[in-house]
Amino acid sequence: MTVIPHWLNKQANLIPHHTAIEHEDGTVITFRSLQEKSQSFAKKLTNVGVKKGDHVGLLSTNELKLVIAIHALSYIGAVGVLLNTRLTPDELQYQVDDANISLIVTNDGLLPKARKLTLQKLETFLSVLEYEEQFVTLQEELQLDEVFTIMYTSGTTGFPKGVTHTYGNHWWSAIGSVLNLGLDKKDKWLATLPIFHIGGFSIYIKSVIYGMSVYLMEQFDTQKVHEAIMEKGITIASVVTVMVQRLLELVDEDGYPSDFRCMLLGGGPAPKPLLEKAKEKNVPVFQSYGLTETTSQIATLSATDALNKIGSAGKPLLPAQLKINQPDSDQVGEIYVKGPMVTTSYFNKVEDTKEKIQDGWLATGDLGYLDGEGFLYVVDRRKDLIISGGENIYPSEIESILSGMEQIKEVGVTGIENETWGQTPIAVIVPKATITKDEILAYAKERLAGYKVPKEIYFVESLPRNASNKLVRSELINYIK
Ligand code: S0N
Ligand code: AMP
Ligand code: MG
Ligand code: MG
Ligand code: MG
Repeated sequence: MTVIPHWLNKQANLIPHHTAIEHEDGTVITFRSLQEKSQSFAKKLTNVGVKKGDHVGLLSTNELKLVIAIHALSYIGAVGVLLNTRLTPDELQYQVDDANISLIVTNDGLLPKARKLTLQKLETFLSVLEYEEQFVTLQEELQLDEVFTIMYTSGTTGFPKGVTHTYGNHWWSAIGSVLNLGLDKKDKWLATLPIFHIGGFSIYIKSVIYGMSVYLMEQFDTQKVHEAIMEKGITIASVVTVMVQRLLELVDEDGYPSDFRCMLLGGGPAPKPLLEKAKEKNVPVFQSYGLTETTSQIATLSATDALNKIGSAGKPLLPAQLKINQPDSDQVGEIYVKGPMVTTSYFNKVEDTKEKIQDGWLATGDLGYLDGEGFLYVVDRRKDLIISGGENIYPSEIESILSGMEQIKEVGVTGIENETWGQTPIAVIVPKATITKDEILAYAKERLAGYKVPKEIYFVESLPRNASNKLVRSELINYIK
């Protein structure tokens, strides 16, 4: 078992006065101050009853207190379960129960939503701050094989699974990234992605491992992000496709300041015309491939290669291996990945874990090929997965909700191309009794996160099925034309 000194203690000791986090409102937190606030929060959480090994749900949009709470959990040795704020109370309840969460800490804005959950305990960042500090032996070492976080990812079956990340997964993910992108003393990483997904979360771990400043933006506002890149000395930013799309509208031919060296694009495919437009405008987009299970990017294309390898997600990072399983005659097959940043388990899902991870190789479900020089091209995402604005949706989640409506006999869901979001879900329905689209949408909105609510509802007489009577989702699109 490998242990390392607590990463935040290290930076607080090495570079106490260096900026750890610069908030968009002008607040600056040094590494020393981040350490003090996080340790204090850990002692207050201890008074609330949090102990080593406890699972603590974090339900919050991006803010400083969330980052402090995350580091606080690492001082206690508690596990943070990062909850997607866009989910409905029903969707959240499933994860709360599945992850054995004993306490949720939320921000004020999400308190009304959190109050709708059946929980053992609920606190807000502010209510925790009102507690006295209680003595606790703070962790001075991090055990790399211990679980630090759990993040949920949708599954083909309709129920999401909790991906566990050990300290070692986070450590190696950060190391793999920096061996590729390099590190500069003046690096300042713009963080506007939601912290509850690994793409956003990982920036704050890189910060304490590299001793690097993060520029925290509470939400994605195109104009504000553009201005920050123009004026705030940002060197790197993590984004999803829809963000690049919006930003490129604002960039003129001079591009961004020369210090801005990397726009790290992840979370899904990027259309070629968009990458070409970025190239024209001199915006250094680095296309990447990664999953929650790989604790962020596991392959990345540098801006230099982007010129001749457009559409590729690059080469696997140094500590990672990647192979194409059982390639067909076009060399296309399932993408398998292995490395110390790859999750070792889905929480409490022994069978799923065994099925997906064998000998350290994770079967991603995605299809791709490697060209003659070893560059990865992702040609199709895992079965039926819809990616809307960087959020994942499985048709089965929506189908199982809608089939709960009495007036619905059968339902099939698929994704269609959408200019804004990349893809959006639509539902094809065989009614049993009279029902309107509005009734269906109202029912869906109550139970599904907004981005999962079908953008269109089509009524048909029957659904496409194969010989064994299984729904053929890929055929749905032909049924509605
Ligand atoms: C793109 C975002 C910011 C859009 O949100 P916006 O515009 O702020 O919307 P809201 O004001 O909140 O809501 C307005 C209406 O829009 C609907 N809506 C919001 N988002 C979506 C969506 N995604 N799809 C469809 N509709 C959406 C709302 O529902 C609302 O409508 P009403 O009022 O009717 O409800 C936002 O979606 C966003 O933040 N997306 C990014 C999510 C993300 O982080 N994805 C990445 C997940 N993957 C990973 O983390 C692994 C890969 C990875 O690590 C990585 C990823 C990216 C970059 C780097 C890395 C890395 O490897 O380091
Ligand atoms: P998540 O676990 O939510 O981050 O989703 C990961 C999934 O996003 C992968 O399994 C892929 O299906 C998809 N994805 C990630 N990167 C890419 C890429 N460069 N091209 C196509 N799909 C991608
Ligand atoms: Mg996922
Ligand atoms: Mg918004
Ligand atoms: Mg929503």
